[in-house]
Amino acid sequence: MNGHSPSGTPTTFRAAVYSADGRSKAWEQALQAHVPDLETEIWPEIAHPEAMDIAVVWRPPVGMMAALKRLRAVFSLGAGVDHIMALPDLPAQVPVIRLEDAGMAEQMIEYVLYGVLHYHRDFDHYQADRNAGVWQPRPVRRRNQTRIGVLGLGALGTAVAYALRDLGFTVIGWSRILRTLDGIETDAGPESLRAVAGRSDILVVMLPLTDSTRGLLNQQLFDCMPGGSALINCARGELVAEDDLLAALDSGRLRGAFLDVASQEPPPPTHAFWSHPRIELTPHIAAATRMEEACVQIAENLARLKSGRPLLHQIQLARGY
Ligand code: OXD
Repeated sequence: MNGHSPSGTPTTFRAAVYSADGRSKAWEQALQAHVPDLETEIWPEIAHPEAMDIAVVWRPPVGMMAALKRLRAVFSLGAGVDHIMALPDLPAQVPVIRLEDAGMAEQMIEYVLYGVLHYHRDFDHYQADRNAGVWQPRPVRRRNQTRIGVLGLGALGTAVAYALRDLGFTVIGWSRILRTLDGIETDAGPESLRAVAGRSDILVVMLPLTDSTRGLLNQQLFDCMPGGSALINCARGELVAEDDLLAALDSGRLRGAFLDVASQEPPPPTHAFWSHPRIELTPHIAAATRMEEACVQIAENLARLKSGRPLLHQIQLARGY
């Protein structure tokens, strides 16, 4: 039985755990090891779903939230919460909490850097040259000559922007609301997006998926980008109008795209992303959540929930992230 504090808050929380990538058991073990006073059960094998206090989830199925009738909080096992916000049975007003960094920033920096260097050092062109039997060195640009637009300045976008700045690239950051980053030019709001894209040789997409960002990377935006620029998307596939991207690549408007995500994962076998010569495709591996770091954040928030203190990394339901 759950004990209760005098305020009626349980002293031991019960967590319903589910991870669509098949790692529910591993998450349960990590939570048991790192989060004090937590009882766990894995969805859907939960004897009394109505007795669960919290959900700890990655891409939960529809129906899970409806069954957890006394939910006090929903924890995402990733930085993104779109997989939770899209649930029709998500109870209104229940706090939704994302992970902040949790070991992802370091990996994200590596991934973006690899993509940036791919274009900055013309590896895409050398690959094509090699296929055509061409041995032809190209001029090397200085790093500050390559302008990189970073769309989305949350924890991960900011870490990426600073890492690129530190290496000497010219970075322009863009976000919904203006953010000030040391030594980095920033801009904000829908009206400035095209101007930022227009000055980016490489556009790095680090945005959350919400109703206002879905399809934001579309033909109109690609048309604003400098001819021969490139896209790196390590956020969500649905941010990009995929047909528009393919058209921009086919026309040569964009030289290439480095994609870690797609609107359907994996893309269907006949999808052009698998074989397009100007696309580098990886299976959503840019940055994996580190279990221990995630559990430490969850433990801290459960302690806050128990003592009635404000939660960390709680998303704003109205804006969707
Ligand atoms: C996340 C992700 O949201 O890996 O953390 O996509």
